Amino acid sequence: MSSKSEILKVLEAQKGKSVSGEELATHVGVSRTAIWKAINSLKADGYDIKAVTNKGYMLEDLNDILSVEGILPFVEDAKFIEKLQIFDVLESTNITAKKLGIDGAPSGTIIIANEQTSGRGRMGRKFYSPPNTGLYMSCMLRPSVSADDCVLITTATSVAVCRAIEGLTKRKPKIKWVNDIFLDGKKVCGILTEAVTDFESGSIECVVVGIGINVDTVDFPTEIQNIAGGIYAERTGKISRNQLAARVICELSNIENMIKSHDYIEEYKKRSMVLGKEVRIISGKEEIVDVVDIDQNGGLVIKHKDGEVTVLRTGEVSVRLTNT
Ligand code: BT5
Repeated sequence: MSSKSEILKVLEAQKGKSVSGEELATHVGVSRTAIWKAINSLKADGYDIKAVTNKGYMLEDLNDILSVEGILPFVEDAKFIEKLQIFDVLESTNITAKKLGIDGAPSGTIIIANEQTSGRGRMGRKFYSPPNTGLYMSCMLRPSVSADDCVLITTATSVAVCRAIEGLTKRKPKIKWVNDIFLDGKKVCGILTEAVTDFESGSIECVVVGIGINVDTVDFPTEIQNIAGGIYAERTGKISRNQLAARVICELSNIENMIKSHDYIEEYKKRSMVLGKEVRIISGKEEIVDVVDIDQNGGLVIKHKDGEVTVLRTGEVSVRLTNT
């Protein structure tokens, strides 16, 4: 780790508090002049660091630049972020994670971007991903589960993200089958799971689960203004994107066990905003149905108006509440 990175680690861990130049110099093992240079370099990177006379340096509380050093103070175990890479701008974190997966990166590789220029939703849709306000991340897995179980990754991730949001905000997010997370009736997160299949064997080489969370995004494009929302309408300063990223990463670290045991399905059902409701399903044609259950494989059990009961699997289908 470079001394600049070591200094950032200390400042992030003590955010909002002053750390003396002497303390930094001793901790990092470099001269006070080297500290001063590194601080200037961090400032040039956009870090809002105040030099307080006789007290030292302080990273402002509202500073929210995504970094490994900023995430580190909030993870229970540093091993969770060994395979983490953070970028300022990417086309799509899913695309980068897939490329890394194909190139042989280890399972659990996580890619985060501050901004996406071509954030993707399902079925060719776009995911609005402006800089500095959202958390866009992808986790590449080589799950030791069957191809059928891969569909459970989306539902398990939804629960993991809900737990992370609720753990930090004490607000209770709801899930709209299969991949949308809502708070106060607004979509605050979308999840996109994509598999890379081996062309010759047809087996799954890796799975990439992408998570887009509007943290304090407020200015949405007109077409999604009524649908989309942020977790915080305004920055509280208490919970940063780094903190949220850490929490999501910790929750995701358990995902393979969640998928194997299916034990999170009960929680998924409790958090569901469509269970027991009449919904409009759209997959080519539209149909009004009743949602009667969510099965152990994350499938949506629906009752058609003629009384027939069928199960929708994760796929090319959208579900809308009939009163929206
Ligand atoms: C999704 O698709 O919601 C999945 C979004 C996954 C985004 C993450 S970000 C990290 C990773 N990298 C990527 O490139 N993607 C993943 P879907 O259910 O198809 O919903 C897309 C629809 O949600 C759009 O057609 C809009 O109506 C709406 N939408 C677009 N941007 C949004 C936003 N920022 N917040 C809420 N809704 C949005």
